[in-house]
Amino acid sequence: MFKNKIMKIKKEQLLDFNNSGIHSHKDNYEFLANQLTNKGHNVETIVSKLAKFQVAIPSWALGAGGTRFGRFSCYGEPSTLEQKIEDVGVLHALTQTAGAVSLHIPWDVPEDYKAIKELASSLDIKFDAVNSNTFQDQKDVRETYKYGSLSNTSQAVREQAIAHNLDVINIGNQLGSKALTVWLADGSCFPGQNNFQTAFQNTQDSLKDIYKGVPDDWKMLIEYKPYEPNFYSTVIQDWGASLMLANECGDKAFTLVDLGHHLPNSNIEQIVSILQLKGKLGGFHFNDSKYGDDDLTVGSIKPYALFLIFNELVYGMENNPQNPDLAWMIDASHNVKDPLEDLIQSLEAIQEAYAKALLIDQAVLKAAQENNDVVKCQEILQEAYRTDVRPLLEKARLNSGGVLSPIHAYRALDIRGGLIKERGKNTVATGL
Ligand code: LRH
Ligand code: MN
Repeated sequence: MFKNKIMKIKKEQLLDFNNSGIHSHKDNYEFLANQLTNKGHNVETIVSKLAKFQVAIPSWALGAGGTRFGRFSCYGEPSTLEQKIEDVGVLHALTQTAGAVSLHIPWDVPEDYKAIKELASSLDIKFDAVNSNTFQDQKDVRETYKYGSLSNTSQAVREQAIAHNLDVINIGNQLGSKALTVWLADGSCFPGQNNFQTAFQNTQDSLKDIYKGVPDDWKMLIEYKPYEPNFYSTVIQDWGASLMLANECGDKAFTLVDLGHHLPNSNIEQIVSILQLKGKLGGFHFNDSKYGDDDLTVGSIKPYALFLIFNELVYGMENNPQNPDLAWMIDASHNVKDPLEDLIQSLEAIQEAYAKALLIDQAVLKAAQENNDVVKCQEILQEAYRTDVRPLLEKARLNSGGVLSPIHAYRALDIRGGLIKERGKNTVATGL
């Protein structure tokens, strides 16, 4: 059993907290529910879909992030996997929408599998996709990944990277995870440095070897990214490359869309739509960005773009049975915000975009599109987007035992203060 006392938020603390806001919530909810019911919406169905919508928290984003220019701790950071699960437990207790964690290996290798699974289930946390890491050299490895991993010109390096991914599957299997996420930093910084075809073919063959180790009820999620840490070419640079690799591997391989992994002004909702049509959209890394892979709070920069993506997702979930259930995950990094407050805001923005997209009558929109009624199409989208759906999110949280306003509760309960008292000011979380 774990030496540190596990911080657990007591149900009664949350109930007390809700009492202060319950009346205005009820008024706002009834007003909105009547409006939506009069427009033909089934409000209970929307609220239950929101309550079922669980997003996995990245284990590597529970401490302060940082850049090459500096890292500013937020104190009370989780320095063990147990404390990371504990922090995800805090997020889930408040929001009731963070019922899963996505681990990154080797940053989060469990020491005691039985104990960590018991802790997670006691907090109602499941293990979502496990992430391999062949973008850093671990201290005891023979071969370096300086010039790539699965694409490397050296067979020894490729075999080491393949073996690591098979280890990650084994770790995930013991935790009950059902997906492996592969993101490669592989690429080049200068013209002429790589033979693009050799690098791509090596990656293809290496992924096929890893794919042989993917259990039948698992998915292999191939994450693409246009640049960083390589700044001239990246082997798996865009959705096309990821889709080609997934198709070559087989039915258990899919594309993973990280919202920050697109060149400026990319039409991500169109990418999402076509991947669903092809039955090859496997999941998401939600975040937001102004310039590059900024890993900012979801919905903090381009909330309308996120809404348009969820419009395509709702259409896909209603019309593309060929596409599997999606892996919903956040992938963010916190340079100036308290990580838990940042993640609470991201969870709220995801729920809000989904709720607004559920207000779009897809059949009416499709009819307007068929009639090329361009103005009506926009009116349908923007009427949904302009609806303040927050009372629906509150209702879903209340129905699941969460709080009306997670950020207020987090501060009123001084959770960060409690974590600092328990862990001190100098603990550092593994991760980015
Ligand atoms: C790469 C990435 C990938 C992770 C890493 C932590 O930018 O999005 O998903 O492995 O961040
Ligand atoms: Mn990512």
